[in-house]
Amino acid sequence: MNQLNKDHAMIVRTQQPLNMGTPLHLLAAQRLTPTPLFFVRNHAPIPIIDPNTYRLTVDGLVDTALSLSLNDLRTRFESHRRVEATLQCAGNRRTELIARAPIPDELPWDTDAIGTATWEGVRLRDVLEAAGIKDSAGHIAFVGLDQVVKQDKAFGFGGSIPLDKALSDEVLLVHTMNGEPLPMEHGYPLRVLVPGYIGARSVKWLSRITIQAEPSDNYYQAHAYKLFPPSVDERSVDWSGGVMLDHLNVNAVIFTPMHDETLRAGKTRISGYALTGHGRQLTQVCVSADGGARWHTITLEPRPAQEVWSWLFWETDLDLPTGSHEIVAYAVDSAGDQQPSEVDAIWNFKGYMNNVWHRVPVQCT
Ligand SMILES: Nc1nc2c(c(=O)[nH]1)N[C@H]1C(S)=C(S)[C@@H](COP(=O)(O)O)O[C@H]1N2
Ligand SMILES: [Mo]
Repeated sequence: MNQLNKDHAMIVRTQQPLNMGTPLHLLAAQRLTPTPLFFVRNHAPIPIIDPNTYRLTVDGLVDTALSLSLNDLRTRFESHRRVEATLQCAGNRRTELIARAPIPDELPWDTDAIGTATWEGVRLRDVLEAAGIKDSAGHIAFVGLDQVVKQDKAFGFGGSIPLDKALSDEVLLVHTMNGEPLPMEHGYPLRVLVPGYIGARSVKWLSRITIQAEPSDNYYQAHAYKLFPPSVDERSVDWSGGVMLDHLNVNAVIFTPMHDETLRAGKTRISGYALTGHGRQLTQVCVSADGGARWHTITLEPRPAQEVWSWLFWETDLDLPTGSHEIVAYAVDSAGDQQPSEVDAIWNFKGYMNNVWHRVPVQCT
């Protein structure tokens, strides 16, 4: 019972709570990540939820508080809105930040805390509108049924998103992932999906939605998942400061060649993924085979509106002579945002949002 259907190739970061990532070559194999290969990020044990007694509470700055069963969600709302979206943990690519300076007490994610799936469910907006949103509303807060224990207190993982994002078409209460019922490790029976935001806002095992004036005071909104400048560390930090993380930033990672791969000199396929936030288009991926001295630009065509929430795969062929090379890639989005070249500018003591140029050393013989 309660068997997890996860691929044996998954990189287990911690067993309890369960945290596992996807080897990069398996992410590269297909644009939609199969569920057995989809990364798992948990802060507490997976709760086992009885779908028959499950209720979703909607309260706060509402005209009428709601208590919805799974059947209510299926029958009272349009329940098969479908979005294809990449979910990325804010800690993805943390190992490259750790290489510059240690980041204790955080998971050493490589490029494995990311995946793309199709998600189906009810639009969050429809549920909020059924409750009636009062004028003073500013943020929508979520709490899960898992129980995190911190400083002798137990509480559900939570977070919030601004009202305008919550009302947008792409934000769903998800019951179906890749065409199958949401697996328990991904939030069964219901999770939030906030495309274009850090993974932490896509709260799993959703118990309660509260409409409120201010952001959530949950630990994972008010304390963790905040961005501080490179000069701040765990001794000097003032937790009331920092920026609450929301939109994903522009990012690109090289799939092939692989780190430290030995290749035959000559025409070589360079491939990878790129993504960005805000529902923007990606316009370019720039690739270098000599550490950034000369660049090859891949121009990307605009994608249909329903595809902008997911990564895209890019590829090009470059001629590599014999010797050691550093392959480098970065992406540019439609707002002109591009990735920083050096980690110093973006290093932060919690290790979030790393989008430095991706560098892959290779040897050609
Ligand atoms: N209830 C709950 N929701 C949660 C979490 C959690 O620990 N508890 N982890 C969050 C984080 S940090 C991420 S990155 C995503 C990961 O989703 P996944 O495990 O389905 O890949 O879930 C988010 N939702
Ligand atoms: Mo995360």
